Amino acid sequence: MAQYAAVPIDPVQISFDVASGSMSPSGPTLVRRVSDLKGCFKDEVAREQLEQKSNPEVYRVVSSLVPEIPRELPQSITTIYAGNISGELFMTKGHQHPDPQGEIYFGLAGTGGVIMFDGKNTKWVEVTTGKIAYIPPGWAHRSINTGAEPYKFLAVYPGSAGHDYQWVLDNGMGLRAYLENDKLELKEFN
Ligand code: M6P
Ligand code: ZN
Repeated sequence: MAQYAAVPIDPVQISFDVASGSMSPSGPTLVRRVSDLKGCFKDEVAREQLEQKSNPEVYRVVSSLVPEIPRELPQSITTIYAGNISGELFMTKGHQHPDPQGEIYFGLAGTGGVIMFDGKNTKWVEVTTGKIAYIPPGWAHRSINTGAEPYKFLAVYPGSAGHDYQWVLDNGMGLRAYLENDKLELKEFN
């Protein structure tokens, strides 16, 4: 399996292939299935049933070779497949950065967006090809595929930011994203 590069890293050109959602050279790939998203969807019973039935892949994250360590600037390509559980659209687990740092998401293919939540206020930023969503420090973020095709985006973030998943389980995300009559509906989290 591909590994993160050893530091110090030389200046490097990284190619990426949008069709396959891959980059070269690349680091590790993370695959998240329905079984990895326990507690994320409103309808936990339906999530559990889908896990037992076929446990489909919800998204994958291909990392560049740049490691997640202070002062480095890692990148990754995330592909979220199209789908929903009881109408709630396929999404990432969502996380807060333990070290409050910003991040950008650059749309590569498909249609999606980011729910951001700072513990009080919540924002939805749509992401399509060629658009950037800026995630300021202190805002938890969760990506959603709102379309019928795989949604792909490039993320760039400080290597010291980290991933706090428990924060989202404890605080929620302020909003949930549903598909209703082929339309995106954002509803209160509760
Ligand atoms: C983006 C970045 C990554 C993150 C990934 C999946 O690529 O923000 O740091 O890991 O999305 O999101 P999550 O970690 O919430 O599953
Ligand atoms: Zn992040």
